[in-house]
Amino acid sequence: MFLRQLFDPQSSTYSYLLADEASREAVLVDPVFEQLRRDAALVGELDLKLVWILETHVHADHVTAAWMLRERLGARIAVPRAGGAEGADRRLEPGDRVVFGDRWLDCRATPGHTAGCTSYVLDDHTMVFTGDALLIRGCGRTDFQEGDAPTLFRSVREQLFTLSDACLVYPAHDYRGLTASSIAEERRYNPRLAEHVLEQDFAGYMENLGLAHPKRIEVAVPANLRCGRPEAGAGAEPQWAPLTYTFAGIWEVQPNWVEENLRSAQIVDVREPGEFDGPLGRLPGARLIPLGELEARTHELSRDRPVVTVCRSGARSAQASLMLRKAGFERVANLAGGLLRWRAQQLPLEGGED
Ligand SMILES: N[C@@H](CCC(=O)N[C@@H](CS)C(=O)NCC(=O)O)C(=O)O
Ligand SMILES: [Fe+2]
Repeated sequence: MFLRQLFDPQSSTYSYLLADEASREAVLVDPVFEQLRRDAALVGELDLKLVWILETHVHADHVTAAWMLRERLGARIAVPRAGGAEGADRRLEPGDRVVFGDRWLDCRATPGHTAGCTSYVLDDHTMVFTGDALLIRGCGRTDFQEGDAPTLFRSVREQLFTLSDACLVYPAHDYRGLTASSIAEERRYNPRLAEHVLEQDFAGYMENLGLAHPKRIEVAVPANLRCGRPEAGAGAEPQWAPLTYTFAGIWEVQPNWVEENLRSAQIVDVREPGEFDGPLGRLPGARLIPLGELEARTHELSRDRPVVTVCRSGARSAQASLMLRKAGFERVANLAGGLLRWRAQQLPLEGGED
């Protein structure tokens, strides 16, 4: 079983990519809008076929990437029916099964944080994705979105604590950087829900959390009720070149596009002077700005023309592209594979040796 835990630092949200290794079919649980390019890149780089995008509930603190990922990757969206979101391909009921390759997740209703909260249990019961019903040594709040403390108490006790001790708990959030727990640990040490805590103790605890409302709730809930479909025009991709976004967070452009646009783009070679004049040669019209000098010399570049960063293999120039984006350049991309790939494709060069 393949599992990756992915983190969105702004909302402290975990998304989970699970895959059946034999068929490469995959499921993504609770993707975050701001991370959609990252997640799509990972699915592509790992050669997975995303078949389902799942939501554990209608989130109040961030917008889901479900809609955009379906558009990009062709996967289908499944949401808990009780959450009331529109635009999904499937509305899940308790007991339903979401299949990917030879593996599956079973749906358990765990309402209380919201009315529609659902937990997903892996076929062999080695893991459960609890959304905000059960967090590590905590749980989701119960003060909005039809939240109800007694309901959450019963959900956790009856649907989650009945799983085996060793079953790993993967929550939708952690605000301290903890990553996973187990049913045994939570049954014993969860300060709100451990076995010795009574339902009325839990209700009292939840009434006194004193949390401020999530900052983005007014935007997030309506957007999530339409599965994250953006308003017209939002989330547009760069149009100036056919770019690829990598899991490492780099926008890349392919050598052929650069060859066809050598005049209109600014080619910034970030190697050292000895390399610029060395045997590998350089792209026609390239301007030399070594990586160590780039930050101080950005004023030499025009913001009206796209910038392509170049180095020997594409590693230093990836960093250069990030620096330029940070400095406010919007149309920047790294030459994929650097000069080595450029040469392998026998594209035109200045200087250098054959
Ligand atoms: N400060 C965060 C609050 C996030 C929040 O309230 N998260 C919900 C889950 S959607 C929760 O239950 N948090 C539990 C907690 O903070 O202990 C924000 O503004 O987004
Ligand atoms: Fe939540």
